[in-house]
Amino acid sequence: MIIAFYAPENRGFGPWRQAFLAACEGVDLRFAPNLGDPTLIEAAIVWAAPAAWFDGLPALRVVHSLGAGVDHLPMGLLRDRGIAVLRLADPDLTGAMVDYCLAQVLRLHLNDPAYRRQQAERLWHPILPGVAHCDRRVSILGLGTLGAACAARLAAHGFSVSGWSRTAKSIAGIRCFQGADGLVQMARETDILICLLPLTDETRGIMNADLFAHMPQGAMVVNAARGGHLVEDDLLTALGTGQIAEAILDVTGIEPLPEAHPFWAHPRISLTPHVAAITNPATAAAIILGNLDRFAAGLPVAQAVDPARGY
Ligand code: NDP
Ligand code: OXD
Repeated sequence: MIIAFYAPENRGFGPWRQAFLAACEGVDLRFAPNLGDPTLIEAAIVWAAPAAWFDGLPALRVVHSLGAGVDHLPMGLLRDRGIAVLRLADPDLTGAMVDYCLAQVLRLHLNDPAYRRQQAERLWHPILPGVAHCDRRVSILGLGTLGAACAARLAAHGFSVSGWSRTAKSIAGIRCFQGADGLVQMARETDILICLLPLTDETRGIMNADLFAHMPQGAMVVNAARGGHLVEDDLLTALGTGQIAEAILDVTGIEPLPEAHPFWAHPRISLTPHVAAITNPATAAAIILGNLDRFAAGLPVAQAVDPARGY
């Protein structure tokens, strides 16, 4: 199979070229825009290609996302053309997300955002009494590859962990919820809410005023999934009333976040620039080529996206 590679310049082609060659010397991988005869391309490895780019590849059979999410792909167009979509599950990426979520939960648990504000005002004021790990209820939206790994790590750290998914789950040490009622139930018992959902028609805007209203006053949120999961005005209102006390956002509706956006200067919002878990070419290249090999051989690929579900 001849494979096309497309990623915006800022993702850096160099490391990818090297990593793919190291993973498989014989692979015929062509970096956009130098694709040769585009009618020969049957597979594509992609991050954020414009929809029109796919129109130029009439023989395309499979697209592999360069990341875990596939919301950057024109899913409707690919589905209508019968093109399969595969996504990335890489232990290196999962480890990075586990680190990020543990670090942010610990920051919130230890009142670090409040101490940073105090430092700016030269205030020496211990926030007492502390909360025991087992009394801090951390809930995760999404119990997939990333959500389940983060839940396990946070539970191992001693936090009281819950998780929410579309289908029912039973995971040792984690309270599992599903469905609309399950979401409300979980929200009521949540001090720190982490979003690790895929962005689909069903999950867009899920972190909204309604959900915040079900959470205890002063709850905190971490969005490490997609900006589209959060209704930004609802967050600003909830921070204003104190319903939500702190927000840590790795992702925003528009990225990069526009200079005039109110999130930049908000005292109760901590931002990171979509870096919670960055795909590592050195580990991902072999996984991606392995998935494409299995697809070409007609074998099932665990990370195939269900076109109806959109993830
Ligand atoms: P998975 O597909 O493995 O897991 C998705 C989880 O979300 C599943 O548990 C699924 O439920 C649940 N889910 C999906 N739709 C719904 C719904 N409507 N209601 C309830 N639960 C739902 O994805 P990953 O864990 O690999 O990745 C999750 C997301 O993380 C990615 O899509 C991406 O957006 C984001 N991400 C962000 C990164 C960053 O740097 N900020 C890096 C990497 C990923 P079920 O198990 O029942 O199917
Ligand atoms: C991903 C991401 O989806 O980096 O992998 O956001």
